Amino acid sequence: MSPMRVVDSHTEGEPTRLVVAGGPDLGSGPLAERRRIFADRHDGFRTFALNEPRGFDAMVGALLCAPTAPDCAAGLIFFNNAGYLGMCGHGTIGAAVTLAHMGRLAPGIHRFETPVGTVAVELHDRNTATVANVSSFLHRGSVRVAVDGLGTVTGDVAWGGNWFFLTEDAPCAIEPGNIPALTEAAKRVKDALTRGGTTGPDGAEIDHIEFFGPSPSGADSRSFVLCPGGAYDRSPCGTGTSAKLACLAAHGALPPGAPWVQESVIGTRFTARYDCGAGGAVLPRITGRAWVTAEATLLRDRSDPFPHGIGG
Ligand code: PYC
Repeated sequence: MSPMRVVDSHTEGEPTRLVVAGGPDLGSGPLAERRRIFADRHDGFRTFALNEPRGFDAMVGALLCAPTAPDCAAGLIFFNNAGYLGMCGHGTIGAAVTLAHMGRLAPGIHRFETPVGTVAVELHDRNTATVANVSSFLHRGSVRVAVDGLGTVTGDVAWGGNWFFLTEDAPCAIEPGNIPALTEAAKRVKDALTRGGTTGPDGAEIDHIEFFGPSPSGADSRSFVLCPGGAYDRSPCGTGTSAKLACLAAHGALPPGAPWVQESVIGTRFTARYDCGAGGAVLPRITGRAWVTAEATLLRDRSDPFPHGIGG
């Protein structure tokens, strides 16, 4: 494996590591096929880039790829400490701001291919971008699950580019001091969903859990999002906010075009809106800010006992 060039950023607190050179050769097929090849044959690149000691559990990776469509600026394949993501809202904002930092993207509207569809990004200035995400929808409303230690938890199953279970039944206030308790509770909810066979269509795993509660600082809502690898999202989660918009729209609780300010557990914010899509789905637009934090070359020495990162 040759040295890997990465540029790190954070979007409203949540880190993204954009792999700009030295990633795996995945061919030139559709992004979903390239993600499959990445997972099946080159997973060591993922763990090398994100696992300790080079990365950490909250970091999301984005492999910069050549797009298949000439009208797209790039392709992006997102991954984390547990595997591969469909879309990633904070990661797309981070990638757009990073590409602008590298002189590869000017303010304006650009399209990116992802394994779950093409998204558009409007880069407003060097730190602020709006993602027009993939079509998002409520799959099942008011699902009741029996959760160890929590009793019955009721929530919605929705798609926002990843699969989410969204519930107002948080076990405690959504604030930084409660992150360990929220993490433990969200893991239990996820286990209960798995045990009970609650999935997306075609058996898709519900791998993100989202608790909602009131915002102490005037946002429309505050959330805690547990990501598949056990880390919590420091940002309000772009795909999670998209799933939330789909639920709000389905419940008649937010009209098209109206702003929804979603706050993360650490108090950072995305502003979201939706347009109506086909068949009751919504087309979300998520605005947030990102900052570049590092440019680095990741190295591996022959004698390194952790060539694929710890656990890789
Ligand atoms: O912003 O969509 C998102 C996201 C997914 C996982 C972490 N962040």
